[in-house]
Amino acid sequence: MDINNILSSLEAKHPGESEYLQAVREVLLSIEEVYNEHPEFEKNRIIERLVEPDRIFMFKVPWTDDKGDVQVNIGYRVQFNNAIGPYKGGLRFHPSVNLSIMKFLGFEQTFKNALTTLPMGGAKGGSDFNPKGKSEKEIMRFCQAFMLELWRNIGPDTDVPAGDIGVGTREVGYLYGMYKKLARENTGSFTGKGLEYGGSLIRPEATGFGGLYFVKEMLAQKGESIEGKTIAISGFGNVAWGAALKATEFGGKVVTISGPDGYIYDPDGISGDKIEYMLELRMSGEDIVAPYADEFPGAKFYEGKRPWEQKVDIALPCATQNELGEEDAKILIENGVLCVAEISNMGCTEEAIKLLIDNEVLYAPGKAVNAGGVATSGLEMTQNAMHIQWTAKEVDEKLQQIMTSIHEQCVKHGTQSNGYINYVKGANIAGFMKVAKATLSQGII
Ligand code: 2IT
Repeated sequence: MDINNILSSLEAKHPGESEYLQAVREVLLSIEEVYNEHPEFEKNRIIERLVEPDRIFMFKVPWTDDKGDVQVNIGYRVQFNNAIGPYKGGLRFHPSVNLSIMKFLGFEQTFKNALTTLPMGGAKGGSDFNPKGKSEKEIMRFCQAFMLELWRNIGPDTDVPAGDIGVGTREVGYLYGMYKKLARENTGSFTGKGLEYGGSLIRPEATGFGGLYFVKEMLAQKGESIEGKTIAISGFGNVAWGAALKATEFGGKVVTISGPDGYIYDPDGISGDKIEYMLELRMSGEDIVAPYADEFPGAKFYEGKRPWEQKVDIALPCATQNELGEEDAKILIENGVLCVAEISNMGCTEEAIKLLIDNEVLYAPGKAVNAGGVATSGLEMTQNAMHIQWTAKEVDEKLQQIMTSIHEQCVKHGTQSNGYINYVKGANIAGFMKVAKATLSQGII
């Protein structure tokens, strides 16, 4: 495989799609060796076939705001790959959403879903709609307008969307409600649904919980545990919430959360009511964390800064892509960080990852660490197909088994001769091999 050739041809075909090219580059660099050991891959152009999405839907979403003015947004659904199961992945509503971000997320999702051990292909979608400051009715009308276009392209065995940034249980309710009305079926073509209409217990917590189960395994490799460790979390949404809950339960002390306005440092630890307060902040729809410092004296708000400047044992990016850069990694390393685990998708920049790995910090990428979210979506699909509901304990046990299995796959494929585990390599090779073999078996389609 000539990586440079493949990348430069992709760059020429998709100029300016920086996040997508970044995600592809990371995977290609880490699978090169294994790929070259399998001449049948090269012969069948497996890489060329896996880096391009199967298809992309891009559509106009016109809707009416509360003032009666017409608004127009762009909607996307990237059906990336269905070699191992129906397309599966979340919808993101955020003003930064563009084709490059949708494609990077769909690409990552394909390998992440392969790692979960469940039969799910990869997809992603969303819109540049900005939920900030929108009324409940505006959110509903937008979701309905979005689904009016998308519904023909999804279905329980075709493509099963879920939430991502800006899309939580409320939005899934409006989206799924409209889907059902149009498709006239109730078979669960969505995950992250409310508990009353086919949702799964533990799904809201799953991304954060799964992330901490993974971190627990990472630390255990070094004879360490989460107990007594200080932890920096970024973000203050659903993922940060689940991560803070489980980190606290494991005896860790979460000292930061963050938003687009800056970050909160709370040396007393963000636990109990403070974790619930995060959700209140989120529900306010203002997208700011500053009010936390007024609510809880002892906490300090740092405007326009990132939490990685605080000295901590464990850093958990839980917000968005490229939210931890080279400078941040440098400070974390200087401060003796033990573990950096991405619970957000592609949370670290390429330069930050290189620095962390060169310094042999325990580092793991989002497609392994945050796979518990989509894995539990897979468990929601199973429950819907069986028309039953598992208990929280049943779902949580399955989630733990899946995270342990993902960790084992990373160790198997990522352990270097000096004993250091390169989780990027491990996750990419394990995910890639599964999708590549499935693709090979099914012919040129
Ligand atoms: O990035 C992700 O894995 C998600 N947003 C969850 C996707 C899903 O289908 O549950």
